[in-house]
Amino acid sequence: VEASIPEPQRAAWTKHQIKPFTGQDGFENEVVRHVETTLARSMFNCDESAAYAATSLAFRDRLILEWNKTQQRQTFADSKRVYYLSLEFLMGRALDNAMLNIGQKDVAKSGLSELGFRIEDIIDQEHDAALGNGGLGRLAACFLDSLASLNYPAWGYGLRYRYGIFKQEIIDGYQVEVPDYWLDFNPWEFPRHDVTVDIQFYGNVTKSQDDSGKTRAHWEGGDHVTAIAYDVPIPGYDTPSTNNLRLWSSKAASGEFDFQKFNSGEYESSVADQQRAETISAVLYPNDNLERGKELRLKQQYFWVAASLHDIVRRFKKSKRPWSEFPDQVAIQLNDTHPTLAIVELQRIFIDIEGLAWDEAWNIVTQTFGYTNHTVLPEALEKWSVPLIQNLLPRHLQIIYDINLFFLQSVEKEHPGDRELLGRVSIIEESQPKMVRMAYLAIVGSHKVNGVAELHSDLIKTTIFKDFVEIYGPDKFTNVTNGITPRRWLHQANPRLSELIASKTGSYNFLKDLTELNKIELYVNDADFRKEWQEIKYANKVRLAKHIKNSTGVTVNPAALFDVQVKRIHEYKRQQLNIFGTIHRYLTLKAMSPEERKKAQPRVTIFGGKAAPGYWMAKQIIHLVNNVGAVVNKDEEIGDLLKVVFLEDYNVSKAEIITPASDISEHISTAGTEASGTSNMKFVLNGGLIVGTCDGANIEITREIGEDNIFLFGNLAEDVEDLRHAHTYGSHSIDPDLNKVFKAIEDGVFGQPHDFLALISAVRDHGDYYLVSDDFHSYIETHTVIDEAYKNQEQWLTKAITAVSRMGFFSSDRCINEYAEEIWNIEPLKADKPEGVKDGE
Ligand code: GP0
Repeated sequence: VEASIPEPQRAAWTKHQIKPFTGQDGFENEVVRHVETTLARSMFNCDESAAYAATSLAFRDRLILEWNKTQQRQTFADSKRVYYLSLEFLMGRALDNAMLNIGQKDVAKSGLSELGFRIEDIIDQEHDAALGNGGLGRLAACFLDSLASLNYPAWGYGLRYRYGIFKQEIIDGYQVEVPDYWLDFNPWEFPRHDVTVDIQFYGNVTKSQDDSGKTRAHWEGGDHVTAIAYDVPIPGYDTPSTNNLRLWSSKAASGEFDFQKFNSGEYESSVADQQRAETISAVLYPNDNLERGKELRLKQQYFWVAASLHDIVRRFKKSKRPWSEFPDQVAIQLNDTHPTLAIVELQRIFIDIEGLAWDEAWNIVTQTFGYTNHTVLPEALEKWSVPLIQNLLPRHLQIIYDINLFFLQSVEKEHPGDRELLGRVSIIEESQPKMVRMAYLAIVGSHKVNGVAELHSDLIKTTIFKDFVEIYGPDKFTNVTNGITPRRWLHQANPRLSELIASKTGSYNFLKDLTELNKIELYVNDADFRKEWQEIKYANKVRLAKHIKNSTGVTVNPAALFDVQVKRIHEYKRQQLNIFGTIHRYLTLKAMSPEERKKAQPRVTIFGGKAAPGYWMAKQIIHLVNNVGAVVNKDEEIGDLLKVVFLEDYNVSKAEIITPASDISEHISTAGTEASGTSNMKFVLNGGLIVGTCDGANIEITREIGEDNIFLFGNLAEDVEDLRHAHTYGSHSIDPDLNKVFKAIEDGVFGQPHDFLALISAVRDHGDYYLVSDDFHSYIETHTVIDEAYKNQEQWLTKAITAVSRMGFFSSDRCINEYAEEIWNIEPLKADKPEGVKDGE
């Protein structure tokens, strides 16, 4: 408030208000200005990277003007905001998205062309913002796009990692990890050196009596580091609303730079302190669906959560409202358990700093938070050791114990004498060492808990959180099926399909209300429409074929059936099932007579995805895929009938090339293990069909698009437990076709068998936890069905068009509206369109 300009001087400000550029001329002006001043270059020294930089800066300037207005509007309206806390935001590239959301891509295209550049090359200059591992981080990015597009007052809070997810190189068939240093030049962030928060670690707790005789805890001593805010503007589609993603970066606390040491010549060690502080936000942990209790990870979590909460509380305090109104102004969503310490930190702020009574504070806290669960896999459920928390966050451990005490007392009251129940639901696990169960803490501290697809939300209620349903009743638990943003995943990734759909639905309004896709079902028999559809798919496949050629050297035939599995490499996602099935296909083709081969359906099997650096089995899978490719791709007898490729460094911008080019994509997790999956939605939205198990959102996709338009196979979630039991205690016989595959591997057909024995024995000797053998027959049979179906191109096309027309439900807009209504209780705050912008532009 002190920094605002006094009333009499504001007229001057208004007079000089900056206006966003308009038209091609205005755009070119800005590009040249940025090249010549911001970048200090000229037309004699402007390569594509400089043109990218200047174009981005031109758009960034526009975004920040709207960002300012949006923030002022929200503050003025005093509306409730939602804060989405996520350790991962897998944003991908920003320029193309900004141009499309603002509706200025055509202007930029002709402008750049006049200045001597092709827009595609300029877009291609951008380094992905890869601050995430996979589905969870990309979901957060889709949510930000929907929140802005729907005009919700919303902020994302995350960490500004210096190194995002590693870059994957494939060398001799093996994954090699290379650091992803992405901040060299990042025009999309605004450092806010004035927005800082002091963050404390370690130290100890003392108690004192205040004037009214109440005991107050004081957390004293320890280390301090400073959190600095970096803001990333998030443009909405076809709306001026521009939200904020605030990412925190760590540096040594300013008082901490030890001048004592410095002056006494210990320059090096004082710089080392500086660097130690900076390591907190240095690197994204590259694990997906796996938690390993490393102290630095816990530091990251607290650093980020504490900075975000102090920011939120500071903003609330400006409103001068009573604390009881905090939940009317603030909703905080916890993306998985990673930010669960926020619950404890807010309670601490209320009772230790603001002086509220425990019950009053706790009541506010629990009304504020919602918790989203993303997995039932036991290895992914976070637990932190009590001694670790005790040392790093001594006051928080006390508060956790108090939360647990009051919780268990209330359980005891309702279920007297049930000691076993108390042990099962306790936030503290009585192990050696004791552990804090973060999911339980998140449930107890939130007013709603949601899963991310129907099956998954049912599973959490009947398995991992069963006791909590008993305690709180079923209403605390709900489902919000995941969604994807159609702006990036249709309009941006597949512009020609988007244009074709717009030509039939009458406008691009389907990008704002995806259920309008159902209008294209009317054209399913329209010959011109069908022809154009097919041409677009073919062109997308040609584009991917070029990418495959450039990155792997393998030539593939775009007329073959493209079968794609791209996602993190994980045993539960079962890339091993896919590669075993691919080997089976190869062996079958080899055994055929030339006559039979003529009738076979040509295929390209495409894999992509990163393995966590410490996940040895996942790395073996990558190696096997590459070795199979090396053998199959040079087999002249097989030729175009089968090609097998592994695309290195799968990321968001590559997904934008791969997704529109699939005929079939694979979503084949062991039933009950994949919480939702979101790439399944992306592939179908782009006119690819899917082969999948009855898992995650596959089930709801089937319900929406119809059973005839999807290829389902395999055992059901409800049978998994019995099958696993039978593997361990009954006789476990391996599918005979799978045994043939194993034999070929063991015979050395794909190189040294030694390397792959672990993949085989996981199935044959170690209980086949992921049911690869149980599902194998059904899997290869289904692929035979797929081959036959693909030969009938007309029928295939009908399936694809029908499926797309029924995908409206899977927009992240639908999903965000459900969160807003059922969990956050927030309303959109619409802005007037700027002058001269018509609806639908
Ligand atoms: C879930 F627990 N997911 C986790 C995790 O650590 N990382 C992660 O990406 C994913 C699920 O596996 C999912 O099924 C889901 O759709 C996604 O979270 C978003 O809810 C993968 O697509």
